[in-house]
Amino acid sequence: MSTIIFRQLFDQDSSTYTYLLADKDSGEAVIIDSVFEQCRRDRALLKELNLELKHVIDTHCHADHVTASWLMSQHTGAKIGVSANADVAGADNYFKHGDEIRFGARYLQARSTPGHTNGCMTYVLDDESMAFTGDALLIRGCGRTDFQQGDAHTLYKSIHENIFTLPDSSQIYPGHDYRGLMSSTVKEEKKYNSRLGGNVSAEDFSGYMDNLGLAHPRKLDIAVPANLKSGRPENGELPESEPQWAPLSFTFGGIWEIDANWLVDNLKAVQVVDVREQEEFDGPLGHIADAILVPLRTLKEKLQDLDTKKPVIAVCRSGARSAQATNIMSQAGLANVANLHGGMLHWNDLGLPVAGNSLDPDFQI
Ligand SMILES: N[C@@H](CCC(=O)N[C@@H](CS)C(=O)NCC(=O)O)C(=O)O
Ligand SMILES: [Fe+2]
Repeated sequence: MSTIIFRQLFDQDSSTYTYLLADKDSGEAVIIDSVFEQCRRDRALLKELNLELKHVIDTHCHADHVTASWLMSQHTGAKIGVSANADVAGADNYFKHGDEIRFGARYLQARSTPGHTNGCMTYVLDDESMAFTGDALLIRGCGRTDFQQGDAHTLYKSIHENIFTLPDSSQIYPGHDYRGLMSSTVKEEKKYNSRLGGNVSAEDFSGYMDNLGLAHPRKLDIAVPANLKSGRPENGELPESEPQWAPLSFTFGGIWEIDANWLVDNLKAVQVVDVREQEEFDGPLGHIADAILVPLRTLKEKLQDLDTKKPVIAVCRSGARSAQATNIMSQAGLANVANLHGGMLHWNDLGLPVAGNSLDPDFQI
């Protein structure tokens, strides 16, 4: 069986887990429970792992965050999928119990597990080694049943019939965890789940759930209407948060990077800040013409000397110190900042012009 690539991603604001699964051989991927604000991060990961997103699917219509399904599908062409019972508009695939969601040679099986909402699905990997339970089963907990068609008896039945019947060894990956716990197993939850494990009956469970006393999610009023449209904004337009001043790419490490070939053609439009030391600036790798030298250790004090009317490009030997320079500049409030990926090493590899090295006819020591 072809190997699975698996990543568990976290959104701190809503304590949501997003899961990336891919078939290693074909590079085809599926994302479960994406978060609107994390779409750029997740796209960066797909790019760095060289994966093609086939499906962006939700376990249910979320009440606490807006799904990135629509946004992700706009960027990648992935098909949006959700339960047919979720009453969500704008999806490409509406799943029924038993449907298979294929990516490369592998698939997820959709299992209907209502009770938190009517349209809750648990997605089970083909070999039953992993189950993505959304908000049906959480680690030592479960989804609330006090709004969005919630029903404790239905949830009890769903979990017992369609999750606890998986092999004991199946790993449980929940939609949220509010304590930072990441996974569990069917065996553990059958035995120790505080709300419905061990000998807890449907009546006991219902009594527990009726007295949960949770405050409503902060984003309930924004999230549900947006998610009923697969996370498509009211105006149907892409959020204007992509930088427009240059072709930049965002890394999973959180850095905006500039394309070297664009930079060489647009040097007059930007301020290049070289954050190496003087001897490197004058060394064999040379520097970019008109770059100003501000060693990283002095950058914070020298920020006011920069021409911040222009976008600032940070440069160093390999692209590492300059990445940190972009962090420092962004934290200081500079809006248009990017890193030269690979630094002067990459610049020289590309054969782009350098000043200040021994090959420069104007260079004087
Ligand atoms: N405090 C969170 C809401 C937490 C919450 O209500 N989560 C839902 C998932 S949509 C739930 O079922 N929680 C079950 C629990 O916390 O036991 C927020 O404001 O977003
Ligand atoms: Fe939920």
